[in-house]
Amino acid sequence: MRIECVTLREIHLPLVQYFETSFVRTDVRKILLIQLQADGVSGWAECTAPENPYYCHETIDTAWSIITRFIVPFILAEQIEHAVCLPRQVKQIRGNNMGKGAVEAGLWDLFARCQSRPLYQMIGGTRCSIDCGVSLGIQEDLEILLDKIDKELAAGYRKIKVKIKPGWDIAVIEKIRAKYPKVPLMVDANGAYTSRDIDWLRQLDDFNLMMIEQPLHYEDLIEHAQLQAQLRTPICLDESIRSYYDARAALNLGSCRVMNIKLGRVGGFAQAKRIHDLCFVQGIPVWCGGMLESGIGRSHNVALSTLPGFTIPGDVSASRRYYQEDTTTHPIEVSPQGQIQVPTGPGTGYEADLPFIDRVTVKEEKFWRNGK
Ligand code: OSB
Ligand code: MG
Repeated sequence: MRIECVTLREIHLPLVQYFETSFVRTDVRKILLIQLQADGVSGWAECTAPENPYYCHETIDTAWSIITRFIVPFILAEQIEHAVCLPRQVKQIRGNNMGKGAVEAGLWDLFARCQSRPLYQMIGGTRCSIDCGVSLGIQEDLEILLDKIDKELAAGYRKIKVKIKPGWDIAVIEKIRAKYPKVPLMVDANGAYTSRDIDWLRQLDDFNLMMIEQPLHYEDLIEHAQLQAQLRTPICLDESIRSYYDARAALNLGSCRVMNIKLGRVGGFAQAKRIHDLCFVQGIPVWCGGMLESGIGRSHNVALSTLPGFTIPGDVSASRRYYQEDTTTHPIEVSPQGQIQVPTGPGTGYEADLPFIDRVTVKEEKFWRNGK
C-alpha cells in the first residue's frame, strides 16, 4: 500500500469536568489527531501524549516533532504491506512511544478499512462487548466524590477507580467502603508515594481493593516488588510498563500482579499485543487504561479491549463523561449493564466527524507523497 497523504491536526477540547491526578489538573485536552489516506480511504488515530511531560516524557509537541520529522517522510517514501510492517526507520526510533503508536494505530485503522474488516478482529480480538469502568479524579471534597460514585454505579459501570495521593487516601477509601462494601473498587496513585510510605500503604489491605495502581516511582520496579511482597492487595503497574521488556522485568521481579495496558504508552497495537500475550501465558490479568481520549482514541481502546486477556473492566467509558461534542460522528456509549458493544463495521467502526474536527483545529500540517 502507498500512503498518499498524512495530516496532523491539533485540536482543543474542553473537558466536561476537570480531571485531577496526584500530579496535575487538566481542564482542556490538546489532542494530536493523525489521518492517513490511501486509495481514497482514511485511517485515523489519536496520539495520547498529554499537554505536559508529567505523566511521561512525551508531550503533544514532542510527538508532533517526532512524527513529522522522523516518521512521515518514511511512510510517504515507501510501500507498506501491512500495519505490522512500519518502515525500519520508524522501529529505529527509541522511546517516543505515543508518537510511534499513533501512526501505527492509524495504519491499523486504514488497513482494516481498506479490507472492509473490523479492526478488533484483525488484531485477534474475541469479544463482541467489553466491560467498562470509570476513573474518578481527586475532588474538592468527599461528598462530591461519593455523589459521583453513586451516579456511575447507577449508570451501570462495573469498576470504580479512585485517584489517590498523600492527604487524599486512606480516610477517603474508608468512607467509600463504608458506603459501598461490595463495589469493585481500586485506587491509582500515579507514583505519588515512596518506600517510606510502605507501612501507610499497607492500610489499604483492609479495604478489599481489586488493586493498587502505580503506587511508587515509575522507574522503580524493585521497590514495587518489595511493596508487593508486603501487600495482600495486587499491585497494578501503569507508568512503569513502557515496553515488552518492562513488562517482562516486572513479572520476573514480582513487581505487580495486574497490568494496565495503554495503547499509546507502549507504542501501538503490536507492542500492546506482545505484552498482552506475555501476561496471558503467565495468568496475569490485564485491562485497558485511558488517557482522557476523544472518540477516535477511545475507539482504538475499544478494539484493544477485545483481546482475550483483557478480563478486568478498563478505564474505557462513555464519550459524554468527557466531552460535550466529540471527534466521532457517533459517541461511544455504554449500556445500562456497563458494557460497550463492539461495532462490526470496517476499521474501528466509528467515523471521524470531519466538520467538527475542522471547527476545533488550531494547527494543521499536511504531507503528500512526492512532496506534492
Ligand atoms: O493514570 O490512568 C492514569 C488520565 C490521564 C493520565 C493518566 C491516567 C488517567 C486516568 C483517566 O486515570 C483514564 C480515563 O478515564 O481516560
Ligand atoms: Mg494510572
